Amino acid sequence: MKKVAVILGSDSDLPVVRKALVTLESFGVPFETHIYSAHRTPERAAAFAKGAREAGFGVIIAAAGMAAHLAGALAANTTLPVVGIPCQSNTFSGMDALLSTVQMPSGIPVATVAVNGAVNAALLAVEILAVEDAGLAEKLAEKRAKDAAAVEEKDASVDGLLAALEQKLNHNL
Ligand code: RP5
Repeated sequence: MKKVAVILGSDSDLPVVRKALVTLESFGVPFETHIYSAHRTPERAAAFAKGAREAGFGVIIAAAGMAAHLAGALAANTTLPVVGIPCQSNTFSGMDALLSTVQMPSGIPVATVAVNGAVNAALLAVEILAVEDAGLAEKLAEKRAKDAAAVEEKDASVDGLLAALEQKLNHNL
């Protein structure tokens, strides 16, 4: 199976990216994690992207905040699919990173997920690998069914949940 590269712009992105790593692990997908910055270590980031296909990677996930150029800078140096995670910083609620990641010029695509959308980034990477992997596709279908069952269970108990909430709110009055 091809590997997923998970690249962070800084160690400060780890709390967000951790969810992507946990998700990849749950599918048994092999991955490598690195910290390369589009601004602080641009040569290392470019060199990694240039060699990624040869190194056995099938997808690159890139997470960065603020002026988040990492996903685009990696995408500029590879034709592997790149999934961008805009990370929220203390300013602009993540809008800075979202626009920096998503607004790519024609020719260099970055598949951008929601601000801090690490789980979806990992799922998208798994879906890309599953195009050529029936076992992985089966695992994805199982997860969808499990998630749907969890919602149906909540639907079945929504009256009880509401009654418990009312009781709690009344108690706090
Ligand atoms: C970005 O700047 C990183 O991806 C991080 O989200 C943000 C701040 O980085 P640090 O100053 O915390 O290293 O490049």
